[in-house]
Amino acid sequence: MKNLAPAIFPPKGIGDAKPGNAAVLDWVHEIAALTEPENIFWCDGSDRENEFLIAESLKQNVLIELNQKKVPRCYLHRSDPNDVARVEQFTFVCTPTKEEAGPTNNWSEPRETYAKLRGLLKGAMHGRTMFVIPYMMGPADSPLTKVGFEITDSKYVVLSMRIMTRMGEIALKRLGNDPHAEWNRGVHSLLDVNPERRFICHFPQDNTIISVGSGYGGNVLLSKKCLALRIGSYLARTQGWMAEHMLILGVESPEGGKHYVAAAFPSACGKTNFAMLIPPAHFKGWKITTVGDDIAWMRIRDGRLYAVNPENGYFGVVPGTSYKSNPNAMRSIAHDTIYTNVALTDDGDVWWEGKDGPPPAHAFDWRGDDWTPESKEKAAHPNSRFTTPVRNNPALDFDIEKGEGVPISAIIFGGRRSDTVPLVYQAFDWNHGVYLGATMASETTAAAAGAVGRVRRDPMAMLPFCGYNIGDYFQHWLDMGKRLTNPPLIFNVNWFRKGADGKFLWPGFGENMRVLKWIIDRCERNGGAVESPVGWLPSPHDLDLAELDIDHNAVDELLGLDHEEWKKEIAAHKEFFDSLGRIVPEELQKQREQLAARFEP
Ligand code: OXD
Ligand code: MN
Repeated sequence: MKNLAPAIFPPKGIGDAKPGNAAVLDWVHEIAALTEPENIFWCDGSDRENEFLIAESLKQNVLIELNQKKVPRCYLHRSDPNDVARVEQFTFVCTPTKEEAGPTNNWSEPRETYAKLRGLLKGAMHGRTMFVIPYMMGPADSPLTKVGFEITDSKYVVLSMRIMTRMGEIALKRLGNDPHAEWNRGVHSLLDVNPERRFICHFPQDNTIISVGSGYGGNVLLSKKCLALRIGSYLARTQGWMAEHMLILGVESPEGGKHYVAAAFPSACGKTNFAMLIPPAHFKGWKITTVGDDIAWMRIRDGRLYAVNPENGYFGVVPGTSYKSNPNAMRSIAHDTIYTNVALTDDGDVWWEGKDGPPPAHAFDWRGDDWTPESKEKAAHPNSRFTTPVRNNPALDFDIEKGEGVPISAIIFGGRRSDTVPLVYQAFDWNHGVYLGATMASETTAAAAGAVGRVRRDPMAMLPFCGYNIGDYFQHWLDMGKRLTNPPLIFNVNWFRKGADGKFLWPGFGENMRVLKWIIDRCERNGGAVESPVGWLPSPHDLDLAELDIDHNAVDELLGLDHEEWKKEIAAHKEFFDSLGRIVPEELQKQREQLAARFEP
């Protein structure tokens, strides 16, 4: 086996931040006895530790130094070419019964799975350093905040977790020394990065995650998809809150009014771009601020939904990011960023398809091979990523650290649909909104391994992330609605509708502000709309389209409902519900029947 992560030996004062909690220490020693590392490195997330780990990573080729004048404190990481995306087929929810995991998860029996994973982990850290990362998800003083520990043999994981979470002392303090306190146990080992020995396993009842055989962020930064969504959604249901695959943004009007909106889009559908939107010139005085770009944890307070972003960084898709598509992301990733699987130019800069300016005459592609604009292969992998701290974002919301969270006025669902689904419409009420979320669909992207461009149902964008039975998850949404006296309004958007010529009808990006403005108008009860079979639709003059170069026919098409397409769509909803079996709540079946009836003459 090639030695992927040779041990490192830190000088005194680095790697010795041992936690005081006896339960954590027992667990770490149990994993060390199993994996037999050369040494244990107790992380504290300090600058000194970070500098040491970067220096060691450069020596061991885990990181490549970039041109520090062009992109200060930025580094490039190349993952194994067989390991570039989340692997849903190797991701398991290990509940005592298959029913608890439900029809949308791969299930595997906990006892057998622990035994199999223990077999794979036995001696796996021989000659390697075992890092212990304490981290916290959520603001320091939030009731929603959770503590986790990740054990890993990857320096890339340590460096990335320091960006993505609140790491070190702050987490230890929050946990305290109570051996019965709630905390998440995460174990990660690269093993030999072999797809045949790659498993991402969740044990919701034990608040435990074990991930082996991968080094790709979505599989190994256990704080994110594994804890904040899969385990998080399970905890949220049992504890009466919500863990959702949603961005959170603030909308400030020129008059100083402010609303917060949470939006669920499937992976790689522009959540980061939407969360960092810069309004077009016509919307002078309007401002968008970012609370989060991927995950929202929400709880009820005084009958309203309040959200926090549990993360501390962005792990975003790089290709297509430019000063045109997302200036705030470009500014964020100009420094202090780890790039994964982008191209490297001859002058030590990074490059990707869709970056501003002409392509370089020569570069090294994401695998490190020579690349020129004539090459057939892409220079950057389509799922190449940036890992960058939220503090780098010039549009960061002021209340990001507010423990109580920000009040959510609207929830938006959206997917990538070439046809059928209008640019925007509003649900009639909460339960109808839950139906919109439950029947959401999108054309697949490169964020997960597998075919790209196939329409798949992705309820609330949680298909790969709901850590329990999806029928119970729908019911949880309905139950939360009953407890909300002032619920957010629910909307559906589709930036991706195409005309007969196959071209996008809507310009997207900053112009999405026009749709957002209508949504805010609706929240303030002063936006116009017409009742339609699918919900409240804006008529063309309800949207502010001033100074936008768009054809009237395109707007009609964007807002239009094609009854034949919708007949097929409703049949697809039925097919999807049928495929889930008897677990779909009665209320959602009723919603489907009512939708179908509204299309009858
Ligand atoms: C992500 C994803 O990386 O959804 O955020 O895949
Ligand atoms: Mn995501």
